[in-house]
Amino acid sequence: MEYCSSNPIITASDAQRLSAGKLKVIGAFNPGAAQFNGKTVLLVRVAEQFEPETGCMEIPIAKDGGVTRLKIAKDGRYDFGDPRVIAGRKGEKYLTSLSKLLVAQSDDGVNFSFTGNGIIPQGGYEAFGAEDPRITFIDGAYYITYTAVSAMGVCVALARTSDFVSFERLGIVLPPDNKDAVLFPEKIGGKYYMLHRPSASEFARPEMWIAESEDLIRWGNHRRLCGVRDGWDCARIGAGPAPVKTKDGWLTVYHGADEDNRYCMGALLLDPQKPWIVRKRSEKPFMEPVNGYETDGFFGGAVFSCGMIASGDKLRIYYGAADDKICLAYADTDEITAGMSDVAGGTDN
Ligand code: MAN
Repeated sequence: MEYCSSNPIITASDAQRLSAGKLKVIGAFNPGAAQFNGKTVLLVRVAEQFEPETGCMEIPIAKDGGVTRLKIAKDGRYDFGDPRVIAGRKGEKYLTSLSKLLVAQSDDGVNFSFTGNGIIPQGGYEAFGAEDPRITFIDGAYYITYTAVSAMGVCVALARTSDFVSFERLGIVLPPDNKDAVLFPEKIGGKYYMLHRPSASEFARPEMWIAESEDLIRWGNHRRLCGVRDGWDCARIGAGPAPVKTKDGWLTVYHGADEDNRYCMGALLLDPQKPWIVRKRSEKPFMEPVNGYETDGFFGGAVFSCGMIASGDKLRIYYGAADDKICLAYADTDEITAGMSDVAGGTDN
């Protein structure tokens, strides 16, 4: 694997001019990626916060297409320990920032400029933001699975575009709490497939699941795909970019976090005809937060990819570093599969 020498390729300040009023961009990260009209297009998660005030924090909340603010006093009733979330004693939670998804495009895959278009949270299911988009090209259109966050929960939303100018919302396709959903680029055995990550809390851990559909809207036959295990991916795992078809199966990049919330990336190889069976899995992460731009930032120690472009066996992996900037790495599919081991007893249920 090789890091792009221009890393980070997009930072918060690159997106600041798209901000209005008193909102400050604190991060541009976790982009979805696609090739469109000879250009590389990223759908960038742009997170904004109100300027900090002494003694309180103002939470941005999307409402009726605009942004309202909710004042939360730092008087001991809320926990401000996680930079991403504010938690109240009665279980209420707020995000410290509001994310929208903005289009950036590039001729060379490295130098990007924002177009001004994108998915802007309108309120409702997206009141706390739209996050972590994955783009999959299916039957002539680009489908975007993203996380819609609100006080109603963390949901999987679906949108469609054919030009990256206008976006059609197709609604919530999986109820809360669920995230890290991504569609396969083609039907397999006559059905569409989607990876997703229910945030199970009572008995299970947050692990990867797979579902199937006839129409991309109604999903069923949910099956657990892959679990957490000891080590770097012990706390939670979730799918990254759209699986890539290789001669040996579906190469699926995923993120894994440990108990210290350190986010690394590994991969799975799913059976070509039965994608609910994991054939191989990375032993070690193929990418860990080691560079300064990955270890330091809004949420240091995180590499997190939602977007990858494959040309033959060459991969361009776009990823969020420390939840505030975008980086690029180059890898060959063989390089990633070389670090994988067979998964014994893959379930065929
Ligand atoms: C969450 C994800 C991402 C984020 C990581 C690291 O699990 O949803 O939004 O990049 O945590 O903070």
